[in-house]
Amino acid sequence: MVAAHGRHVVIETPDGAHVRCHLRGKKTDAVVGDSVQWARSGDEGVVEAIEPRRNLLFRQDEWRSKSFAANLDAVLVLVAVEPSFSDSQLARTLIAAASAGIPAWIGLNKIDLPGAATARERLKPYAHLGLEVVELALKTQPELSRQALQPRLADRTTLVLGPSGVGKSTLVNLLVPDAGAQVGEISQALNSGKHTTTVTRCYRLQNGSQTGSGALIDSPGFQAFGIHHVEPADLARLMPDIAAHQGECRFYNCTHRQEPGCGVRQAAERADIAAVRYAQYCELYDELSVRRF
Ligand SMILES: Nc1nc2c(ncn2[C@@H]2O[C@H](COP(=O)(O)OP(=O)(O)O)[C@@H](O)[C@H]2O)c(=O)[nH]1
Ligand SMILES: [Mg+2]
Ligand SMILES: [Zn+2]
Repeated sequence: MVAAHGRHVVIETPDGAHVRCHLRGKKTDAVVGDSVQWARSGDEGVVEAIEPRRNLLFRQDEWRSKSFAANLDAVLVLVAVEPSFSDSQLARTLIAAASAGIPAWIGLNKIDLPGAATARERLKPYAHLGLEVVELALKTQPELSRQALQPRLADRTTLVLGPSGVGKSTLVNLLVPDAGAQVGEISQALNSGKHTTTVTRCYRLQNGSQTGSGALIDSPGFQAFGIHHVEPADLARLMPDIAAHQGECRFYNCTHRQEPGCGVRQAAERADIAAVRYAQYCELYDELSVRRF
């Protein structure tokens, strides 16, 4: 499946043709990246079954869950010097990716702007997690940015996530020379040219670029990244810098907040864990511990 807009989706057949399909009944949870079985009905189709997924990235607030895409090889979290990024959103995105078992990396865009040094400094705790942080200036240094991105996007399916204004469209236009044509074709198939910003779309990278057979998935922006599907007790395991000190706690079921002999808290006091990351852990632990109905 290559595009989704509500219950209207577009599937790609093995020979590359695009067919508009409806989601019917219980098959409403098909997402971009899914392999589906479908049946033709006139010039359109109906999705009948979803093949088992390797993974699924989704967010979940208190009431509902919203899927981004399935069967991903990587998540590129794109942030920018401006608008300045939220540590909380970044942490949540990374935790959701870790929880889905999908490797993530970070792109820092607009390093041509004066706040670059500050942004770089703020990203240090994430680089310390072993995450790759790739610096970009998609608009002012497109050639260098392309060279930095291409090997990391080749031959895999990458979901690009980031708040609006960070440069997601600039990135797609840089790497997918025929993005406009792909958007046009999918909008025509969806018959919803006017809704373009709320469509999740998969772009093929192969057409004449050097990125092999990779794909980029661009998904609409969102307000808040809920991770209510994560159990509080699993949180530390999904934050590698916290997890690294879990073995040093006196109690095996330590929650790393008030317990005596907590190796995580001691590591935070020594600044082996960045203060901002320990604060995030505590904040998320409390949020996820609120009783759910
Ligand atoms: N200074 C600077 N501006 C950029 C860069 N990349 C993108 N922009 C600008 O940032 C704005 C938002 O970019 P856009 O791709 O629409 O972001 P999106 O909302 O994430 O899709 C546009 O005005 C771009 O021209 C960059 O490397 N440096
Ligand atoms: Mg955009
Ligand atoms: Zn502890």
